Amino acid sequence: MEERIHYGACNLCEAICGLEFRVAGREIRSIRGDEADPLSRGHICPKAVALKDIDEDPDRLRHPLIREDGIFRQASWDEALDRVAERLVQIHNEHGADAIATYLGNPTVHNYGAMTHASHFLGHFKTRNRYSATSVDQLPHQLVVWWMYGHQLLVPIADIDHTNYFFVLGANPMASNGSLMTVPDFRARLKALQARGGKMVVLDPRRSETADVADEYHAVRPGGDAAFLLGFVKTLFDEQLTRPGRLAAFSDGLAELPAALAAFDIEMLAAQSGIDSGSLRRLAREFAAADGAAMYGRMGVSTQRHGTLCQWLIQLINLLTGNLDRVGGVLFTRPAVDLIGGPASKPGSFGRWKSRVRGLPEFGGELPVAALAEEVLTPGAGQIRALVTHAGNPVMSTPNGRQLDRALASLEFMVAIDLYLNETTRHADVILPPTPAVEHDQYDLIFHIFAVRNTARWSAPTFDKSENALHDWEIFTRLGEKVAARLGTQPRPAMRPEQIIDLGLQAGPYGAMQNHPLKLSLKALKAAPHGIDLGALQPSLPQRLVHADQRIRCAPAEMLEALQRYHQELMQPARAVDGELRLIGRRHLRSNNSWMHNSQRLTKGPSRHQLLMHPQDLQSRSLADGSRVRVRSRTGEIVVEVQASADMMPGVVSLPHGWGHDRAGTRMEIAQRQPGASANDLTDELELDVSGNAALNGLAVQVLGPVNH
Ligand SMILES: Nc1nc2c(c(=O)[nH]1)N[C@H]1C(S)=C(S)[C@@H](COP(=O)(O)OP(=O)(O)OC[C@H]3O[C@@H](n4cnc5c(=O)[nH]c(N)nc54)[C@H](O)[C@@H]3O)O[C@H]1N2
Ligand SMILES: Nc1nc2c(c(=O)[nH]1)N[C@H]1C(S)=C(S)[C@@H](COP(=O)(O)OP(=O)(O)OC[C@H]3O[C@@H](n4cnc5c(=O)[nH]c(N)nc54)[C@H](O)[C@@H]3O)O[C@H]1N2
Ligand code: SF4
Ligand SMILES: [Mo]
Repeated sequence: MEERIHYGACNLCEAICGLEFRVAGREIRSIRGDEADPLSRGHICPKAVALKDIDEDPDRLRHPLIREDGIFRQASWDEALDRVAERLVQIHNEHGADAIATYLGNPTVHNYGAMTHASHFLGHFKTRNRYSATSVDQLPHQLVVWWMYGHQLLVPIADIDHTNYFFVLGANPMASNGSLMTVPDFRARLKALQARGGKMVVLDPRRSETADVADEYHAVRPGGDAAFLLGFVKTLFDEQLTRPGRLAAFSDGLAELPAALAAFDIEMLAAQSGIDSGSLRRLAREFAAADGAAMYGRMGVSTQRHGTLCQWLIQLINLLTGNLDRVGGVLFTRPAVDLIGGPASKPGSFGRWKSRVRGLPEFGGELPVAALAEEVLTPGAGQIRALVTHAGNPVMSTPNGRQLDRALASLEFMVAIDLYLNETTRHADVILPPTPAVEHDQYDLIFHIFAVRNTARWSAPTFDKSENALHDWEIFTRLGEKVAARLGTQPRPAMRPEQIIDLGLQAGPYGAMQNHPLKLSLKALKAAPHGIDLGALQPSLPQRLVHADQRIRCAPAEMLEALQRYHQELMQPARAVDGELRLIGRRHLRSNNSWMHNSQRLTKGPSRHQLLMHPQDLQSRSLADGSRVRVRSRTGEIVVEVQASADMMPGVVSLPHGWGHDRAGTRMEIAQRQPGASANDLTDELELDVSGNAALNGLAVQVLGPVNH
């Protein structure tokens, strides 16, 4: 059969690499990086090739499933969709809107049709019980930038291609390929940075793959970053190193900061962080003196007790040193479809309502997912009785996953829109499987906003969709129609996703409606399958700010209060518990959250889900490298293999999340063969940051063992 070349995009992680598929008929012959893609420039990682495995995976669901008497049977789309609409509307009418909960997982944002059409279905239910992976991930970033710049997506991006000093806390882009920083080929960009005389500094409790290629690495105590960053800011003020320059003209609250920091002592902060005060001061001086410096913090400083405080301090440091909105510092992007300045803009909100049981604050219309299980399990008005999940596996990815597992089993009704029958979707009464990535088109509505360079790319589907298959957006649309008919409301007018993108492109900053010479439209992108380069990031302040007064709010009241609480906490340190260790997470290049473990290609070879532990900690517990151990926390206990690693800070252990594929009733044969254990059977739904984000990192655990079997 004749081979053809198709240019597409990888939707697995935030790097959004351009791909060159060689296909014959309905078969993928090869997947390579697209050399002509202006952003990824030919880069891919091993996961891209696994798109073929997902496509061909016999376990991937291809028909709707309905569960009856505990057994899933195949059903027609009409039967399955009708069942969902009927049951949800019934529960809605009987128990009220809040009885229906929704959970959107990570791949939702990698699937633009799902983004544009989710509300066609979910919008009919005016529930306060909306949840997503945001609150086990980037919630602190969104909250901080909404406070400071006026919009939850207005995240300054490190200008890695021009910076001379890249300061990384709690991120491992060598494995993750970047997050809230779309940075395909991080390695090459870092090499270029180092070749021009620049430097990368990494703070992490584990000498990670990124720490390994850094110019300077410091082991920081889990959760000690807030102390380090406070010491950093204090040094900038103490040594008169603050140079906000032109930013000062439109920044409010800077003058309040020195007084807010006065009570903190640098020596004490340094001791708390685990980094000596000499290094802390020197790093602050170097950062301030660099010709273009960018500070960046990700999961390790977001999903921890002081996540929001850390993200706020990082913003302040970039601003105070004059590195916000300058080339070589951190800058806002100018995406071709602009969700920030455009008419559909959703700036953000915080605490407009609280969760019923624990009083946790709403953000951007969602509640923290750490509250989901208790909202299902606690009786009373407003109790959740039905759940809709889309592209999520919260049993594996949210704190105290076992409790959620039990909660899902108690629901009156659950529907999962998902490709697999996994640890979460096994609880569904109906599973609706959408087309795989190679059968739908793609435009990265979200990740162009976070990219280190402005580009735009629309990819046609690699293959026509299979007979009898529906795209995510079609599932949402059809469910919306059926629900509307039963509720007696109006269905939303259904435009196709690409028509929405076309309008967004034309109305966007490079569009015909703005009289831009590029006259971007869907037609223009269709004519450029590798994508279009829109140039390096450029300064855009104060115009880009979304606050009506076009000013930056540097000192949110909530953060000044958090400083006071943090000071009290430092003054009254909790007593160390004997033998207690701190658990942190880990990502591997060949894995992707919880759902790529059914690819033989990615999981073959030695397992990658061991607990890493410093040899000293093993020795003091008389544990042998490779033995099986019990790991215990307040919420649960798991058994895992332990691996000695001198890369760990003593007192800290590391375990990747997303494993634990040995539960009954799932359909993922390869994953079941090397199941591992779920880190979120240990994490604690009560350990949260002020934003409501889960503190997944820095969890107190005991390691006991060995276990013989
Ligand atoms: N291969 C692969 N790539 C992925 C993913 C994947 O699962 N696999 N997932 C994607 C997703 S959804 C996301 S959100 C991104 C995440 O992208 P990253 O944030 O870059 O990835 P992580 O590996 O979680 O990095 C967190 C780092 O923080 C460290 N850390 C833990 N606790 C602390 C602490 O208290 N302080 C400091 N300073 N560091 C700490 C950990 O040791 C780890 O090295 O990756 C994306 N890319
Ligand atoms: N302890 C600990 N926990 C963590 C993290 C951590 O670092 N440590 N990281 C957190 C982070 S950053 C994230 S983002 C979350 C992820 O948490 P989730 O989003 O809940 O889980 P995923 O593992 O990404 O599962 C994605 C699901 O989507 C399905 N899927 C994939 N593509 C599509 C599609 O196109 N359409 C549909 N309908 N379904 C699809 C897959 O089959 C899978 O079931 O985990 C979080 N949990
Ligand atoms: S880095 Fe790998 S997983 Fe991420 S988009 Fe590129 S090829 Fe896909
Ligand atoms: Mo994530």
